[in-house]
Amino acid sequence: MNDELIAQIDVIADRVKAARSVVVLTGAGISAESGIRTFRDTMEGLWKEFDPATLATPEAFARDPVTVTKWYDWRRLGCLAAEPNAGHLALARLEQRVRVRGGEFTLFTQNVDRLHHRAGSKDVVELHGSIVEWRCNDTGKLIEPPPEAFEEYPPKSPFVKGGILRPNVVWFGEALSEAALNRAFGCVPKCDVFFTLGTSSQVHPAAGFVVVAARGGAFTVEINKDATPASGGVDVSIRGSTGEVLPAIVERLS
Ligand code: BV8
Repeated sequence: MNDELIAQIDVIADRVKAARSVVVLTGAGISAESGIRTFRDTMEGLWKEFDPATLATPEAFARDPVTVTKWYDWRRLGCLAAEPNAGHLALARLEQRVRVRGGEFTLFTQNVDRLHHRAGSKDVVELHGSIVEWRCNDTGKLIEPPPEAFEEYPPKSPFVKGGILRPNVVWFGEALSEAALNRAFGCVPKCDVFFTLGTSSQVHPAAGFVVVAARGGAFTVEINKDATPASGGVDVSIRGSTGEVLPAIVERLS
């Protein structure tokens, strides 16, 4: 690590030590080091092979439920086979460090892979749902299918004759859950430190959280491999990998 990065990490650690409330937003980049493909990375962006309009919208599901459920089941199995990486584990430790001294810590993720939960994070708000949960398209009832591929696509619903299952995720054009948005409105505007990690900051309303945090007076930090629309507006923007930088920050807290 170069001297500039070390100095940035020290500043961030000092701010976290003094913070009453810390909020984190993560995106696909934090799971990239677990082998889960991101959506927009120039090298291997998941969307490169697929057109989001054909796969991640309710219209696409209505038009072609076979392809959409096949793609999500393929991703689901990839997520189940993946392991949390150093970035996920560092955030679980960060939550403990903030909580143990009476601070508040909330982790919002755009990811649907459940790796934050598996890394030990306790309070995770899944803004875009979860790919390991599927729901009956008729009744809205949820199931967590076993860790093997569905036998047929679209998968049959166990709740209603002739019904089908869809992934319990938020598609483009679908509203985020009120519960998730209320959690965000509750803590983002008044947090002391806001991290935006491994996200291209292009998908709303999540991409707007960092602006709301800054307006509320938070010290804002971005850690992302590429520059993003958020980079120019945060207090510290680090071009780096979450799996390397986050553990270095947590190390300085002890
Ligand atoms: C809604 C589903 C309203 C599950 C996803 C305001 C302005 C503009 C547009 C809108 C707006 N409001 C609404 C919209 C429309 C739309 C939107 O934002 N469109 C964008 C594309 C312009 N938003 C919506 O439709 C949202 N709904 O607002 O509803 C409404 C209200 C009432 C009633 C009806 C409707 C819903 C958005 C949710 C969409 N669903 N996922 C799934 O398939 O997974 S979004 C999808 O993109 C994923 O969740 C993903 O997480 C998310 C964001 O992408 P990123 O996580 O940022 O991933 P990306 O690949 O882009 O970037 C990764 C970054 O990591 C890169 O920059 C890379 O450099 C970096 N990186 C890589 N490796 C590392 C790393 N960084 C650090 N370390 C590394 N190792």
